Amino acid sequence: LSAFDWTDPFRLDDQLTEDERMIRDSAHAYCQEKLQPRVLKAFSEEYTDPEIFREMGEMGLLGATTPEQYGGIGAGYVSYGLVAREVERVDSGYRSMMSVQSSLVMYPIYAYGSEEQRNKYLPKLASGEWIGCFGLTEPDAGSDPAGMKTRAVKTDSGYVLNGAKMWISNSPIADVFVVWAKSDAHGGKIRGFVLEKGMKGLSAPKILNKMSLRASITGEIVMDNVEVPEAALLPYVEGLKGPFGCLNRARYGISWGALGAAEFCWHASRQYGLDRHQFKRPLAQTQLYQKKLADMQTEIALGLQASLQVGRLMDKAQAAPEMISIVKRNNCGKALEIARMSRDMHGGNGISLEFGVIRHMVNLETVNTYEGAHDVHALILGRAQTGLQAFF
Ligand code: TGC
Ligand code: FAD
Repeated sequence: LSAFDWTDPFRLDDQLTEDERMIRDSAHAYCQEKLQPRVLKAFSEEYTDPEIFREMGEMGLLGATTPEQYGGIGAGYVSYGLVAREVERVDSGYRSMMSVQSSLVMYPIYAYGSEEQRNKYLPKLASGEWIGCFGLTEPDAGSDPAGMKTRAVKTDSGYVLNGAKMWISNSPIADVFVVWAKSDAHGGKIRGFVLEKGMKGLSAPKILNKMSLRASITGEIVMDNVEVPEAALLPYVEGLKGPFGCLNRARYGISWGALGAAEFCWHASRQYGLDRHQFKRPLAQTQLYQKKLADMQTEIALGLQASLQVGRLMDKAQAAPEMISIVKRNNCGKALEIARMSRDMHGGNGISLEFGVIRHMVNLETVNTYEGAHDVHALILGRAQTGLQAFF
């Protein structure tokens, strides 16, 4: 038997290819050197630095799975997950910025777009010159996107869009808007449209006073008679499977990302327990503290193995959406529990932003809710095993 590495209990590192390790290590270096030093200020001042998109683009972290021909690096889904884990080790908001651009904007343009749309948008999104957002959720349609009210009405030269999207990551600073609407010309089916900043009637006001994900800007998308040409329609998908195809990828990335945040909290708790003495010994020398560290290590190690397996299947086009629901739901739920536990283990210091754990804790409240709330994924899994849908 070989020695035990407490940081990598199941030797995840050995299960990666050399290319995957290289991508992970360069993402880790960028995140620790460039993102970690600015996150406290960004979070406390609720400020999103658009320059981060440019930096991530330069590092090849945007749309990593997109073929090189369109500006990506043609990496696999395991690499994409490893990047998400490194970015979210710093902050869930930064990972949000990256995953929306990659999975929710670049992916649909690549998978459902025309060659003209791919060539026009993907290279500039990959470099971070353009920022993208994805509008599915509405004020009255969150978990139930089929209830959306946004409409596209056919005109001679294209479509007119009316409606409002709510809780949209990146929207106030976005150049490119992938928006989903029910289209009268397609029998009321949901279709995707690519809108651009500056179109008449299109606005994206910022949502203020968020207590979570404060380093990632969130807004609305308001469409008041926005006229778009025919070329704005994503031609190759129809129905809810369009947005869900994107969500599959983003949810999978989040399953890795949430564990990056959890790892930060776990490592911080361990170090805090070694450094802090009470009752004449380190906190880490108490049974209760060690049990908590063991629980954190176990859940993170198990979750990473599960995400790795789903990623391997995605790379072989053999992953089912329900597998993604398992890892998105479980890893987010466990990460949130770990962050809450870590906050407690830091005592009074745990409520200070200086220690990072309460920031991760409040961020993970969002991560547990968006891209399918924890209970909504339970219903997807319940339906898959009983054949009975319990949504309504
Ligand atoms: P349902 O009847 O189940 O399905 C309708 C059609 O969609 C297809 N489908 C899928 N296709 C691909 N992948 C999936 N995962 C799919 N799930 C469903 C399905 O086959 C069917 O196709 P067709 O051809 O037969 O029409 O739809 P439903 O209306 O009953 O859906 C229920 C439910 C709960 C599963 C679904 O609506 C859901 O997942 N709700 C959660 C909504 C959500 O995740 N919103 C995310 C918004 S984006 C976001 O949060 C970004 S934050 C990112 C960040 O900042 O990082
Ligand atoms: P609701 O659907 O109203 O759910 C409220 C509660 O009810 C939840 O606990 C849920 O689990 C529960 N619930 C719902 N239905 C059922 C049911 N049938 N049975 C039992 N319980 C149920 N959306 C985008 O389109 N693009 C984005 O970029 C984006 N970014 C976001 C960024 C942030 C910071 C946040 C907070 C959200 C973002 N969202 C985005 C929206 C997000 O996807 C939704 O908030 C999420 O899908 C939940 O929808 P809702 O908020 O309307 O909650």
